[in-house]
Amino acid sequence: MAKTSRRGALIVLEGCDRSGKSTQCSKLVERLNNLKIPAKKISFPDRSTPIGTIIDQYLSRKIDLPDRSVHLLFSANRWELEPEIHKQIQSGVTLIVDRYSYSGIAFTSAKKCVNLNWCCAPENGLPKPDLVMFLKLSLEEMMKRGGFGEERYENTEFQNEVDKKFEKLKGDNFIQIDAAKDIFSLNNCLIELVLKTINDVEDQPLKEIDFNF
Ligand code: Z5A
Ligand code: MG
Repeated sequence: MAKTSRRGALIVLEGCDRSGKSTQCSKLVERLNNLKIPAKKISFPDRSTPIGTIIDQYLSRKIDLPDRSVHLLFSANRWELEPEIHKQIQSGVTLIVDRYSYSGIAFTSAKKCVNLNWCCAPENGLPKPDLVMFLKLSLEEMMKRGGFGEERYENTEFQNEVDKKFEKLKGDNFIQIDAAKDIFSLNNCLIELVLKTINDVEDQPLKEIDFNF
């Protein structure tokens, strides 16, 4: 019998700063929609919500907040969208997500005053991505790209620490991709992985994040 309800895939782009995550997320959604595959982009932080407004002020250094408190805000910003993520995926829409829990944990735990376990706890229970494409770029390449250095966290020493934390978070749903390619070549590489994942998971239940260190 023909299948009637196929779920969409939950696909996350993570990786180093300026590795091209936002650029690639937009291009992936555009290509999927051109192929008549329903797809939408979500970005974290989502700076448009009330919680996101506080995060934006923090990142642009307009306000200071204690490290644990800002970590919980980043997490709450994901939980605000959790019902919508489920709704979209179950209705067959593939979500291409620009940063997710992995950034949340890597950035806060890189501050050293907060341990990894503590950072993971508020993320557990969120929808687990079917695929995380981790865009890897060297620090030298990163600094050549536009805008680096304007917001909080944008310095090479801290980015190095973040990179080490990301290493600890790479699980069974991760694929690392060399991001030092031109935009078009990189997109061709990513779309193949996205199309395969959409096909592979359409009958599978969406799992939950369960970090356990
Ligand atoms: N953060 C956190 O602490 N906790 C959390 O839970 C979350 C985030 C979710 C803001 O995030 C900060 O929040 C971030 C992590 C922290 N801190 N830092 N650092 P954001 O996602 O809003 O950050 P962003 O401003 O979008 O920067 P980004 O994500 O690092 O950049 P990107 O999206 O990877 O790159 P891009 O914007 O697509 O491209 C950057 C530039 O490179 C741009 O000029 C492009 O035209 C160019 N580009 C893109 N691709 C290429 C290629 N292939 N070749 C050459 N040039 C390229
Ligand atoms: Mg971005």
